[in-house]
Amino acid sequence: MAFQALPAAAVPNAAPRAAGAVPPVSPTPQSLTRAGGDAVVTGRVLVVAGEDTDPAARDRLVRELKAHGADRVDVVAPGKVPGAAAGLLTVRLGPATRPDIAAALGDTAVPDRAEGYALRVSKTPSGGAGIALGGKDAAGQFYAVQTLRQLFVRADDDGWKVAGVRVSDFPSMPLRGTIEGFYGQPWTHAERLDQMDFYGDVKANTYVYAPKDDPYHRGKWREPYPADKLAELGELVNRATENHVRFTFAVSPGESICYSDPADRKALEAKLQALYDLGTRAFSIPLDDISYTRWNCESDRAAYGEPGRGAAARAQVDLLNDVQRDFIATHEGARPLQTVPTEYGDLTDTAYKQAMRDTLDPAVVVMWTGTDVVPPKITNDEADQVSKLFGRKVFVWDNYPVNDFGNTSGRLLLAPYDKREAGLSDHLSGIVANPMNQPYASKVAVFGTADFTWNDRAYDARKSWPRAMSYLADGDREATDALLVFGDLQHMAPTFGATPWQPQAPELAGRVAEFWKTWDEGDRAGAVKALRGYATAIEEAPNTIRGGAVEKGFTVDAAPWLDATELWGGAMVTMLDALAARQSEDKETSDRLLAESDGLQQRARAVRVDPPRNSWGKAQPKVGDGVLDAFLVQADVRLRLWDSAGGGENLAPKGKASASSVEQNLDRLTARHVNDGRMDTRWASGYSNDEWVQVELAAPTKVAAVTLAWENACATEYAVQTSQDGVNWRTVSTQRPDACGNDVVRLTADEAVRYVRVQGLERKTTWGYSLYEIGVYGTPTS
Ligand code: LTM
Repeated sequence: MAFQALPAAAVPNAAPRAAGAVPPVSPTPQSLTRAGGDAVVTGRVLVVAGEDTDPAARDRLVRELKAHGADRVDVVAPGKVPGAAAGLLTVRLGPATRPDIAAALGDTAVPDRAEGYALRVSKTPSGGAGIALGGKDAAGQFYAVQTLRQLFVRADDDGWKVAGVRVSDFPSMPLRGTIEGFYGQPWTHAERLDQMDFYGDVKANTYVYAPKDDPYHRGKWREPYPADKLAELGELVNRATENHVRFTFAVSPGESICYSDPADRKALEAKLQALYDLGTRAFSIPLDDISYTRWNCESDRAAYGEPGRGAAARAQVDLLNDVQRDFIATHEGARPLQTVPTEYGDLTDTAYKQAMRDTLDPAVVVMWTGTDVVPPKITNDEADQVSKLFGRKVFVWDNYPVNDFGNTSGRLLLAPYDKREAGLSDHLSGIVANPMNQPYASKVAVFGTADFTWNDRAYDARKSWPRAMSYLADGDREATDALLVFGDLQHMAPTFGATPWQPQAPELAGRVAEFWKTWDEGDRAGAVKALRGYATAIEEAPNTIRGGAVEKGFTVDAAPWLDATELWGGAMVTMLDALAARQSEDKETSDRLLAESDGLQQRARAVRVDPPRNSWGKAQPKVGDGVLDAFLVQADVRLRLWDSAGGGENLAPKGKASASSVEQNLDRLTARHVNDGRMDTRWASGYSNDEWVQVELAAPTKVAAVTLAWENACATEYAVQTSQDGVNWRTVSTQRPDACGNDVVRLTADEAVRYVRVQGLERKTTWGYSLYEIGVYGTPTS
């Protein structure tokens, strides 16, 4: 089943392509145009490379040519091209100023920008084809090859061609990549090596090493790395360099440093020196997540005054300026020092920020996370404001797709990188994504981040997302589609607050809404047929993903989610079959299938992420929660109330909701959201135990069941009450659910009532009660 939102041309090299169409290239180049016919990859290919050719670019070029039809690749120096080269594909790689490359590029513009490059495919006068790859610098050469590797297309004879194009390209942002800055289990050495290769592929040039739970990064910052760890870091630095990635070493002394103590300054410098000696040329001193209301030593009080925002900034600036002046400026090749200030997630001016902007060395790069730490968006206006606050363009530490905080419990975050405004490249020095504890699954969002930071103005999340999936699936169309179906079920991106910044399962939610509409309009067979195909795609996606085309690491990262998805998908298919059977008046089969679906749901709920890599520990993997499970609850209720409840229609949306209170009187949290049929809106109460929400039904009804879809701030105990007049109430059920989720409360339906109320008795959190939806099922008596 093809994913509806996936345009046919979005997947590189996999699907048949219209004649003359150019395959998509990621990150999107600044300029790519067709420039004549495709170049056939001949059995023997000449690569013209000189002393000034980047070795990593050359090696990758040879590898790609061999993978795309060249049996033999001869690498020759610029002056040594053999006379017998006519008819062979000749690829020239090196600085764009090299005379043979400049001539072959012709009028293709070479951008005067760091890491830029030009690429030209053309026919040679001798009848063969030529490709010129000219870099502004070594990284530009490497990126030219990364673009070329995406331009191979199948020829009619099943051989390979290179699309005939002209490309002028450069990154919009100077700093692009990731910061391994999460809490919980750090990535392993092997995983980091793999990430460096991945960053090279997506033209990301920065990896900041800052795992919170590496003891030598934070708690034991004074201690040198043990020899084996240092050796690993050395290997990592080399692998990064080969991929034109700047391994950026971060050490976080803020929890215990005595700023005014020369011994601590020396220890910090020794730590940086050890990494410099390994070849590291980029350094960071993050000062996030520390207290600035106390000093770690008495001498700091004497040196900087009583603890507080201004004093903390004075101490930090003193340290950072020293490192910039005495270490960075005295070490050849070292890049400007980076830091994460203690105030990193807001736009409020304070004594801290004032001291930073007035006294921090202008060379020091300052990071910022966007507002609210996990930002629902980042706009040009915000970036502009924060530049003014810190007196420089900031470097964004983007807390997506990181899943180390409470609201991400049980989640993989697979939605596309999104809601960062085009034009940010004018206001920022760069963006690095803080990824998940799961490195391979993080590639979906990091792929998008790399795409955005390379060319923010051309970025389109809906186009980039399938390309990310295709990258993970090595271009395999079926596996790409399976990843898209799976990714939709892991689409919710939470913030620290109650409202997610990306919705859960938007594709499935749209299909489910369409299903109920068609069902209620009477075309029940049509409704089942349409949704069953997608439910089957959900059930089958895990097997396809595990089938071999998708990167193995992804299947390991996602293993519990894949197991659960197969079961949830099976439960959905079976439930649809149960509805179809009931509709055909085969109650016996329907009952059997309903029980089967229940069994699959129970098994799905029993799956655990274990052992957990995340600090949230052992958890149930969430899969399309609030959408898939809500569908199953609705279908279950309709089947069970088939005869007794007017065909199982939810009567709540036709009623009128009201509540005892609304959190902070916010319009978006008022009671009307509890019966609007939407799982992305909710009612939230004031912060006390005895709050309630009720629905006044359109007509007196014998109520057979009430369904509740709770948000995280649920009730640990509540009563369902009914009333004929809205004055006198009867408690018809008291519930103590084990967890926040979807509850189905069955009632005896012995009298017709006009009102149904959910009366809170005890809250789970210190917030109020929060309900996405209430459903009321029964038989209206008039
Ligand atoms: O974001 C920053 C600067 N610091 C921490 C991160 O280490 C952590 O991963 C994220 C997400 O929980 N939040 C932070 O505040």
